[in-house]
Amino acid sequence: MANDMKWHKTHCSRMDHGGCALHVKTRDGKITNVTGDPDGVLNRGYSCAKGRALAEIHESPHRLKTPMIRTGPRGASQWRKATWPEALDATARGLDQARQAYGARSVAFCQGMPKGLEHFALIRLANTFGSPNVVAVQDVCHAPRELTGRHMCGFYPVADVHRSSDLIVLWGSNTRATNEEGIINSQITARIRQGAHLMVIDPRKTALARQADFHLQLRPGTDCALALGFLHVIIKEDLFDRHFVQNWCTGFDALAAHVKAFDPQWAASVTGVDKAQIISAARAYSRAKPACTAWGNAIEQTPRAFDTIRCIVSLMAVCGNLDVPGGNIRAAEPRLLAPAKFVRADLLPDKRAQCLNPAYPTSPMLMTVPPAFFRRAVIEHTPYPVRAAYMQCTNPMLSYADSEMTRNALLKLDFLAVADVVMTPTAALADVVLPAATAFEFNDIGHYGLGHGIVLARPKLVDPPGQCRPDMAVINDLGRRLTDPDLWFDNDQQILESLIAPSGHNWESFVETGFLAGEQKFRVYEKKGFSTRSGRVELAMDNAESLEAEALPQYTPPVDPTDANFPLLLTSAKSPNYLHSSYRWVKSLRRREPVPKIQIHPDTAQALGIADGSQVRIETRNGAIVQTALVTPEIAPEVVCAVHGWWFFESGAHRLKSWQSSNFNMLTSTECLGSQFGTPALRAIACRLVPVSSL
Ligand SMILES: Nc1nc2c(c(=O)[nH]1)N[C@H]1C(S)=C(S)[C@@H](COP(=O)(O)OP(=O)(O)OC[C@H]3O[C@@H](n4cnc5c(=O)[nH]c(N)nc54)[C@H](O)[C@@H]3O)O[C@H]1N2
Ligand SMILES: Nc1nc2c(c(=O)[nH]1)N[C@H]1C(S)=C(S)[C@@H](COP(=O)(O)OP(=O)(O)OC[C@H]3O[C@@H](n4cnc5c(=O)[nH]c(N)nc54)[C@H](O)[C@@H]3O)O[C@H]1N2
Ligand code: SF4
Ligand SMILES: [Mo]
Repeated sequence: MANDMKWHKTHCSRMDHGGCALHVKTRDGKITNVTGDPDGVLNRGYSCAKGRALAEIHESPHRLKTPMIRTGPRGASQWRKATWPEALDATARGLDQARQAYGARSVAFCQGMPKGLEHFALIRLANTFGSPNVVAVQDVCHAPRELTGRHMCGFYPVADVHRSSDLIVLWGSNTRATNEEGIINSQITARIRQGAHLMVIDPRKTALARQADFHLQLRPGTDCALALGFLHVIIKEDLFDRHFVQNWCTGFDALAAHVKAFDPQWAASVTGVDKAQIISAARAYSRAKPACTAWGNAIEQTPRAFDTIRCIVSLMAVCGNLDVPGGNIRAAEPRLLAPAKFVRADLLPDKRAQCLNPAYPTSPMLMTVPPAFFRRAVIEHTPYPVRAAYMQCTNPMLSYADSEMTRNALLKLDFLAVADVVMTPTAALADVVLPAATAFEFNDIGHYGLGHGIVLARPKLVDPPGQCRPDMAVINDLGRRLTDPDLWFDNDQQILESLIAPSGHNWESFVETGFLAGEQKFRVYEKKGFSTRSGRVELAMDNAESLEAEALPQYTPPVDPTDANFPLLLTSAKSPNYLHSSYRWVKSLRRREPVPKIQIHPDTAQALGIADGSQVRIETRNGAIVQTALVTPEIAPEVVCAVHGWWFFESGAHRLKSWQSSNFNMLTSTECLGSQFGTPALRAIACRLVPVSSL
């Protein structure tokens, strides 16, 4: 690397869903400064503390810097340093032994939130290895909304925040903290400045809710009831787009008859939102031309996600907001190698029949296995045994529902290899731990295959520390060891070039350009119809039975209801300062948020004798953890909101125990999974609070 000071242009990665363009200063091969790029197509100069902390991550003494092989019992934190060839051989041997003894499908390839191209490289490795079991977190993240969208209108209707709207609806999506869906919150702010109104549907009075024209502070888990109430008002008051409905929808009459039962009085009683507010919000949505809806995790992290999302897409359709500028659109992707081609889906044509969840009706489009099925296969050998796993960019001990189940499953594996940037509670259970290079340390492409319409260049700026290597390079090496070497590349740069080639760019010119966007078209259906069975938006489904659903969306109460023993409704939200369980070890971020907090209304806190800043035990029917009380009127008295992803890096070798104490997923269960996507309930869980001081 250059021995001088230099500013570079790149894009943020691995800190949330956003893709801020950044200016990064390097000196003597080290990152010294990170700041927002004023020319950034998405962020126009904005950056946040997480993005700026990337310099610290590169330098951190906590990084894994050398491969390690277990020497003591699983999880006993006894390791020896290994060379890369040794660690790769051990990994290849572990995975191959399971393949030889139990078949390729006994090996799982696990990925968390996709960070860049490594996600697709991993699927390619699984396909070439012969295993249909790529395990991901899509059951609780994006598969419900993307696949339901495709069932209903043939595409995933993303919020078009690049053009002006009359109304932006943030439905269980807190873009200010999460930059969810590649939307940088500054884009929302810019639209508001241009005159867009804002509607926030969230049980918390977030900063965005405070600036909104409408804040519908509903009870967690009742979004479907609210959406049914909206549909009732809009159809009853004749506020829908009659032309679009007549020409481009099927099942409207059935939907209209169905929603008659869900009047605002009923919706108010279920959601806790004022009846008059439901009516005026529904009217505002229908009159806004156009309105766009950004819909977040909250509406999909329940087993009933399919029905809630069907209602939300129905609202977009009947109000004429689909495929119009400033509405919900099919984002046009730039021309790159298609993901299916890159992952070599052709090599595993019977993937669907072979994978762990063949019975799941929507899974043909779901490229991955929900984590609950993976763990059942390891623990109970149903539908067949899984014996070995390779994990990258994921920390299932914190991120999968029911953390005890995860621990049991990981300990039962014959072989586990984990690639990460630090020693996590998951890596601590592995046989082989591989030190991963991270942001700015290798060439990468951001947002490829994610359907946001924009793909970002993330050039390498510095060498990785120690012996860290990019995941893509590791997978390429494993591919050469475990599969036909001709299916792999001379080096990982070749992977990038092969992906970019269809755009007419090479890596260098792509980096120069910074990002590639598709040529956005609107109202494509006028020429081609919708890509559904009927060519229209399917408000009622005539194939519902095969999807184990009703023809029309139903409201079903949360699966874990409150009662006298568990009187409070627990939900969760992402911390603005961290990504899931990642980066608690980054000093500047930890200073901003030193401990995990649960939001409690002052009346509830007072009734239970809980003081602000005191320790609270949160108990559900599934488990108990401790977090610190944040007493705030931002939440309703019967609702509490805890933060997910907490473990304590500073507890060193004892971190195996520290993953339990404040980890939200100690409170969740996989007993009840949604029929369509295998989704567990991560929101709307009955709980009770006990001050730790009284225990
Ligand atoms: N209760 C509850 N559970 C949830 C959620 C929730 O809201 N509530 N949210 C869910 C959602 S939306 C998601 S997407 C999942 C996320 O699930 P995960 O992706 O498993 O989440 P993280 O905990 O961030 O784990 C990512 C790991 O990748 C490591 N890492 C970072 N960069 C790199 C890299 O370049 N290479 C490698 N090899 N490793 C890297 C980090 O150190 C970290 O340990 O969690 C889900 N779980
Ligand atoms: N800082 C940060 N950014 C992130 C992440 C992170 O961990 N940290 N994770 C990334 C990932 S992988 C994802 S998928 C996205 C997720 O992005 P978001 O969907 O925005 O994430 P959440 O904060 O989980 O949920 C959004 C809002 O839902 C509200 N909520 C809780 N329960 C309910 C409910 O029952 N109904 C409704 N309507 N609202 C409810 C919460 O109060 C919260 O404000 O964020 C990405 N960006
Ligand atoms: S908002 Fe997201 S993309 Fe932008 S700097 Fe922060 S973490 Fe990075
Ligand atoms: Mo996610």
